[in-house]
Amino acid sequence: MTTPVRVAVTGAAGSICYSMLFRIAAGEMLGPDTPVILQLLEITPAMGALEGVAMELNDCAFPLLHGIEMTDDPNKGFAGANVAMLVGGRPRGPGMVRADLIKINGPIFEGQGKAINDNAADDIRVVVVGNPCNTNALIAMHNAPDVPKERFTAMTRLDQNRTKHQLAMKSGAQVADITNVGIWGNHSNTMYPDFFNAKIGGKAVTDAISDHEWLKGDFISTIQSRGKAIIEARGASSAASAGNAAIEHVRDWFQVTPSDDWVSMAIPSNGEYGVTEGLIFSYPVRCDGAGNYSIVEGLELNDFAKEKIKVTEDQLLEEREVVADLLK
Ligand code: NAX
Repeated sequence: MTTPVRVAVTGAAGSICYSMLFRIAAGEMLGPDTPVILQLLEITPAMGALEGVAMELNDCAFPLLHGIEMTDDPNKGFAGANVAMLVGGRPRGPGMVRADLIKINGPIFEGQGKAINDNAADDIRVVVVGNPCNTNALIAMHNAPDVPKERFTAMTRLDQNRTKHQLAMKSGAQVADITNVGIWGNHSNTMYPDFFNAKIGGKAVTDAISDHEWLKGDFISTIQSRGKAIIEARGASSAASAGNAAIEHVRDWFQVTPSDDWVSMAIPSNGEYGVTEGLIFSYPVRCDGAGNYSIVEGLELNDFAKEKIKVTEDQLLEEREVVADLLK
C-alpha cells in the first residue's frame, strides 16, 4: 500500500459532497491501491451535519479510507493536502445576479487560496467546483503566490459529460462512442461546447449528425442551460452529476489521456488560441499521467467557434473586473 493521499474537500456537508465523498473513499478517484485521508472543511454552523456525513463514511468501512479530519478552519483543512476540491460556497439566492454571487463568494476563495498557499503539500492540485468556478479559481490562484499557477483549475467536466450525452442521444450512438469533446471558456451559460472538433465513432460530428441547425442552436443552448433545467425539474441543483464530474476531473488529471482523445479543464490561459492571458479558461487538454496537462494544439476554430469563444472570454473579463480588488 502506498502513502495515503490527503484530499481536502470544502462544502463537505453539502449536496455535491454527499455523493462525491463516498466514491472518493471507495477508490474511484485515485484508484484501488491508493488510500485516502479526507480533510473535510465546512463553516461552523454546518459542523454538526458534517459529523453525520463522517459517521456514514465510517459506517461504510471503506478499506481505503485511512482517516477523516473535520474542521471549520481553512488552515487546518488544507494542511498537508495533496488534492483540494473547493466545492463549498454560497448558492445563488432569489433575486441574485451573477455579479452578486461573485461578490459574496470571492472572499471565501481569497481566504482559501491563502490557506492553500501556507499549508498545503508541495504537490497540491486544486479543482474549484463552487460557482462562479472559473473566477473563484482565479481568486484562489492569485492569493497563493507560492503555488505554481497551473495547479489551479476549475471544473467544466460536467459540461463535457452533458455534451457527450446530448450528442449520443441525437445520433443514436452510445456515450462511449463520443470523443474529443472540448468545452471552451467559462462554466456558465456562455460556455462553448465545440462540436466541430468532436467525434462520434471516429467520424466528425457534423458528418454523423446532419441537423446542423440543431448543433448550432438548440444543442448549444441545452448544454449552456442544463444546470437551470435540472433545478427546475428536481427543485435542487445538479449534485450527483457534479460530484461525478469532479471525481473524473481529478482522476483524469493523474492519468494518461489517450492520444486520440482529450478532456476539458478550465486552466490558467497563457494566451493560447488568442485568449487573454491569465484568465482561468476551459480548454481541451491532455494529461501525462504525472499530474501535468497541456492544451491540445492545432485545433481549427472557424468563425462560428471564434465568435462563441469571444463571448465567453468577454464574460470572464467582466467577472475579473468585479473581483479586481481580490487579485493580488
Ligand atoms: P450546497 O449548498 O448543498 O453545499 C454547499 C456547502 O458549502 C454547504 O454545506 C455550506 O455550508 C458550505 N460552505 C459555504 N461556505 C463555505 C466556506 N467558506 N468553507 C467551506 N464550506 C462552505 O451546494 P452544492 O449543491 O453542494 O453546490 C456547491 C457548489 O457547486 C455551488 O457553488 C454550486 O453553484 C456549484 N456547482 C458547480 C458546478 C460545476 O459544474 N462547476 C455544477 C453543480 C453546482 O451548481
